[in-house]
Amino acid sequence: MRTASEYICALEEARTNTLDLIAVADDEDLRRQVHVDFSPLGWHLGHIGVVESFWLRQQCQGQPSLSPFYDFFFMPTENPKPERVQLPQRAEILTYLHTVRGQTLQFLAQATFDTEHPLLCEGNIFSMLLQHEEQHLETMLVILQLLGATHYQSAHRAEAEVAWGTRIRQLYSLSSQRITEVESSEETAHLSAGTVLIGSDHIGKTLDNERPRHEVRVPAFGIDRWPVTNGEFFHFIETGGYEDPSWWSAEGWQWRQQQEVYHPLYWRKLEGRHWTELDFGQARPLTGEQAVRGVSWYEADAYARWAGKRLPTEEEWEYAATNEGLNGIGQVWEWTATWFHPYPGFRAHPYDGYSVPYFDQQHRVLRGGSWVTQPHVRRPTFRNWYHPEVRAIFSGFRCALDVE
Ligand code: AVJ
Ligand code: FE
Repeated sequence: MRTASEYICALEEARTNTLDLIAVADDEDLRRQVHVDFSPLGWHLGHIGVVESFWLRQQCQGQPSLSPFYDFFFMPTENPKPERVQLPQRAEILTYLHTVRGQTLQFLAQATFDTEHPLLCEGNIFSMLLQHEEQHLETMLVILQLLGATHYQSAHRAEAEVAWGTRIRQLYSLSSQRITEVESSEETAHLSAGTVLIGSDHIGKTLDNERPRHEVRVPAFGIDRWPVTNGEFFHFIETGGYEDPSWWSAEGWQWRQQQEVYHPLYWRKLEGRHWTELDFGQARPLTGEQAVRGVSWYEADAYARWAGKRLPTEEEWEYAATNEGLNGIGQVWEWTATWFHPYPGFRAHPYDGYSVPYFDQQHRVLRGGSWVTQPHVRRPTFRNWYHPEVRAIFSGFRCALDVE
């Protein structure tokens, strides 16, 4: 169990990161909807504050809302994405955030976690809010990648460098050693069949969909020690992987054709030059040894079939991650074969809307975390979920295989 002062430190650190990130974007980029699946950058900022205020001020302390307009505007269920570009001014949102945070810190200073209170026991609501902000931080980085690529595209191609790309790279990316080189994924770990424990009962550290801890029967299987690299994925492309429907699921093939996808999202090949990869709007030579990222579930599934393998189930992934010392975890989110679903005995907490709407057989589970995933959402039991066609997230995969 974390103490109140540990929560204060962690919440404030996450907030510094959020504000540093937002500071790179000009007002136009703050309110722009760069992709249908994602809100404007600045919307996330207000949303973080509204969620924090809702749970602590209204739900825990029974006080009235600070701003019914903000509640409406920054709640995903109330306000559809295209409307969210009508954002209030940056300074106003920042003031709101600051006010909410002041109240949060005051509340934390006198909070007790040793209680039966459903939100306060083990400080779980603070843990949830911390993880909430950290997850939105990653989504904001996803949006900055999208914005960067759009700016790059509309400028003079190879010469274009998005100015804030350097700043973001300093804060988060490859130069900061968060991305390490990956070795050959030829190396496979072999696990024997057995009954394994999956998930957690730790209400102060996990989210509702990771609970409860329960037994699952896994078959004997193999799982690659490393995620699939750019170099390996390049081989799939070169041997016509994107042109041959036999590697793809029916749905995946339809998606590939409709979207005219021929390579991972941020790969670019300029006339007569080597492949590059856009990173926050800056073109970098593609590194063969890095984990491939910017692929949809469909691409991951097709690659695995081409390689004579398959994607691991989320249970296999968690079991292997906690028992086998898999390498390269935390470089990219890893797609699994599993549909997001409730564990047996699941109970929604603190609200239905956090996980339940996504238990719909339309979302695939991703595990592990990417190089920009924040500290309090990095753990082997954490479950992320997205539609199978999503590739703007920092997603890659590793392969598994059946064994006799
Ligand atoms: C688990 C990352 C898919 O961003 O939609 C944020 C997390 N839930 N606010 C999302 C979440 C509510 C969620 N993901
Ligand atoms: Fe949210």
